[in-house]
Amino acid sequence: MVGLSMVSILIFGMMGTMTWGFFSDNEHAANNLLTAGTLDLKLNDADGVTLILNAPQLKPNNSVGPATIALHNAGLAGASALDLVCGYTESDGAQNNTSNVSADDTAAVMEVTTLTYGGADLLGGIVDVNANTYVDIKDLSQANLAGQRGLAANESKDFIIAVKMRDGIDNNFQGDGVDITITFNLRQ
Ligand SMILES: [Ca+2]
Ligand SMILES: [Ca+2]
Ligand SMILES: [Ca+2]
Repeated sequence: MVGLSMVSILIFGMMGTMTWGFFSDNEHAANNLLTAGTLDLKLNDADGVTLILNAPQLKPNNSVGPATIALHNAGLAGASALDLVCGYTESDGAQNNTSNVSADDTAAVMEVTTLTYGGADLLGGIVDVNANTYVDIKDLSQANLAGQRGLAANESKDFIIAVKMRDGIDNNFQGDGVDITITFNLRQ
């Protein structure tokens, strides 16, 4: 059985209150392909947990996080590997007479400044696909993060992420945001 949990990080643009939220999505039955054993991955040791970290405003050169998510194998069987997948969708606020920047371009100014799992750095292994000299959310969405170290039964490891909006971006980014989803999938 496969334990699947999901974290969503909401990042809005440079105006108003920014919400940095996590919420887990419990096991997705469609992915439960095996019938023996249980790999019941949980986030922060609870099902359906919602952790909201509020940052006053996300402006250029401002950061959110580092935020720590405890990944816990609540099942009886060990998991040999953990797969991570990151995606995002556009999530805009009021544009305030600025142009609407695409989700891809918005994700590209969200620099990932911390990314670790179980104390190991993941950031160094992510390719700067869009060649803008830093690792951003768009790069993260294209990275292959499958095959991370697994979790023994009842073992927990921390996943830590921090994101910074790049300095020097133009005013058109005002009101533009992305809803980032990170999916954690334990494999036997
Ligand atoms: Ca937009
Ligand atoms: Ca990049
Ligand atoms: Ca805008």
